[in-house]
Amino acid sequence: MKGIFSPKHKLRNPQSELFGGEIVESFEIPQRAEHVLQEFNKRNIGEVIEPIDFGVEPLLKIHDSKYLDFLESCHRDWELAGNTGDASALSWSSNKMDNSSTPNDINAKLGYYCLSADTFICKGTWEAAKESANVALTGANLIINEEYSAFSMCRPPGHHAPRDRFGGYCFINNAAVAAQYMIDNGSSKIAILDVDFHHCNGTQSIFYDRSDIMVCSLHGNPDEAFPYFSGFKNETGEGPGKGYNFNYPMPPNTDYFEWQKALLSALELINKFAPNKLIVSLGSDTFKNDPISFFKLESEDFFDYGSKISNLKIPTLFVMEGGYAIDDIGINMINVIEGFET
Ligand code: OKP
Ligand code: ZN
Repeated sequence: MKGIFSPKHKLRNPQSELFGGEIVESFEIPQRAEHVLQEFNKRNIGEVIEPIDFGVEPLLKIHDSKYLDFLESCHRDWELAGNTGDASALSWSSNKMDNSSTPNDINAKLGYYCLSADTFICKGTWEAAKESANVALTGANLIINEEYSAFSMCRPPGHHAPRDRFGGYCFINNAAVAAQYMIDNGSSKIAILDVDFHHCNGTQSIFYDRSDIMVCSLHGNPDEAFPYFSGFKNETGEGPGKGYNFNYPMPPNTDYFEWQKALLSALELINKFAPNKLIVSLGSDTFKNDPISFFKLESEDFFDYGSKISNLKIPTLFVMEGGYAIDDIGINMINVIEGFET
């Protein structure tokens, strides 16, 4: 399997994040992608290529253009306003009467486009986020051109970003952009399987009313895990998308014995849907030692579920999302990839 990787991910290097009432070192750090690349190479999974630049057009199919303008200009405007640290949202609309739909001030924009205060915007954020989408698009392009599988080592992640919000370390929804690109290039049906610990609120909301892109997500119960406001079982799609969205929320300490039951159920739904292509939003934060998550998967479990996914026999693009146990992120991610290949 080919890998897609860009050194430009390093431009996303926030000084800190807001966590537990403290300013701490960010969990979503550059070493994440470097460790994954190292392990990919160490195990000789395949050739690693750099992404092609797809420009802004495929991003505009998924995201609001004013939102993309905001991402591009945010840090510059923040500095022009006299700030020295990373850009962070501090003010939110107080109620629905607020006339906030076309914010001008950088602080107003930050509040308008921000979904969670954990994510600060540093100087290189837009460049890195754009490149992360190119990494996903280059993978999608390989699959369109008859490669059976590919691993887009995206950083920053994307699955929390809806049409016009950033947060949960995400800016551009890489998996959604890749799925739409596949649809625009001849696929009629795509399935997205999100195995990151966190619910893919962004991906879900983008495709919620569509029947050509099915979304299945396994995650920590939103009653007690980020992103809190979505990911419940009863969210099954709307309008023509009714019956094409499936959530598997699971409680603290869920181990592989329970988790794989949800996976097998999701795989059965995907099999019935019979998509042309599969996109796996791959997060390794289901691992037992993840510092911000509460599932209990062991490293060998990642290998096992990779092989279960391969039983679908559908061309598959893996798009990297979260995973913060830095010492094991390479092993866990590449276990999925190797499990898929064997
Ligand atoms: C991104 B991805 C809750 C803090 C939430 C954000 C987590 C973002 C995860 N106490 N922090 O899905 O791995
Ligand atoms: Zn996650």
